[in-house]
Amino acid sequence: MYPAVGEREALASRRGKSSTGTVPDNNKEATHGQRQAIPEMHSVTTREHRGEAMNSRARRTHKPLVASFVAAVTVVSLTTLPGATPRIGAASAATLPTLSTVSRQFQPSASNSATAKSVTVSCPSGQQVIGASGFIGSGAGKVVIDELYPNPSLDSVTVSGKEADPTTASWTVNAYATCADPPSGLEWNEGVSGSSAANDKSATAGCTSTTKVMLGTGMDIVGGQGEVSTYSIKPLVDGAGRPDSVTASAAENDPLPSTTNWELHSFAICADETAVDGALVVTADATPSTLGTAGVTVHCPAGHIATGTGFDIANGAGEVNLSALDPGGSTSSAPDRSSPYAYEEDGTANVWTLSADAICVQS
Ligand SMILES: [Ca+2]
Ligand SMILES: [Ca+2]
Ligand SMILES: [Ca+2]
Repeated sequence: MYPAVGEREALASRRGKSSTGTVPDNNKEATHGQRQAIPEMHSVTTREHRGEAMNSRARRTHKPLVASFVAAVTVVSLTTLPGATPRIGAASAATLPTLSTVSRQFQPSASNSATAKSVTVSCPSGQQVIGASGFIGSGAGKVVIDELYPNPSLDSVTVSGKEADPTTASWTVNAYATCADPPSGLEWNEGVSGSSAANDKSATAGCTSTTKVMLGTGMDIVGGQGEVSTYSIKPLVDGAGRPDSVTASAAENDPLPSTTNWELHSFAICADETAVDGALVVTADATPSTLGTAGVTVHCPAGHIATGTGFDIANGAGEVNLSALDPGGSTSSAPDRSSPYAYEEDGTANVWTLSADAICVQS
């Protein structure tokens, strides 16, 4: 149900590489700056340990961060247009299977102006990740989400932010993990684009069997240096309307040198179709606009919870960046929505459209 050992080692090797001497200079500086700001992290090397090291300090700032994020979104008036018709899955049994104890765990990073930083949130003991999302706080429109990364063993989510252009703003990166008692057949699947200097790439990940459904998504940009941003994490459905795969897409928001290669990874978290009922994807479009920012929310139908999130920016020309993907819910209640928020990095005359996708199952 989990990737073969060889695959995991390959991933560990890839990810290890990105935190050692092979990273670009600006990333090394960012790491150095972050360590100065967070001295207790000096000797900590793994993602999991970093998350634990930041736990206590970060929790103290949880409520103010959420409040300021909500306030920021409210100011620009979220547009909610129910733009899609829910498609109900084929399965319908007398006794409906359901996920249990679904919650949204949250972890903010320290607030500072380090060029890049990451934060990891873990699921409660005994639970596993079914969806990955997060947001940038107070990024002044200059910080991109570099990864929404569910780890291969599905016990934590790491979210990274990188400054697209230098900013003196003090910003945070914030991780959301949607967690649940592990459903049967839970699996982590990865799709990888080629590594090249091409400035627009996609990667598709899917469930390993038609008898599985996709619950959640994730993505990771490797080597983008903050100059690459994701413009789509699109859940796809099978002939019966059940989510079974995801395509992530990313593009350069400013041109990288023609010698700089980067790649995109996408993640599909799936479980046996017998573990859930009524899996579907709902979508809502914001009003097409040339405004500098936009947000949109889609809620799952009544009687459903949201297990995963997605979004899409159409016609953004690579200049429109995701800064938030919020699933709703709380540490004691299940997510129920997908709320992406996006902004123009340097401005574009394009009329672009933000849409929100929520992966839902019956509760
Ligand atoms: Ca800075
Ligand atoms: Ca830039
Ligand atoms: Ca740009």
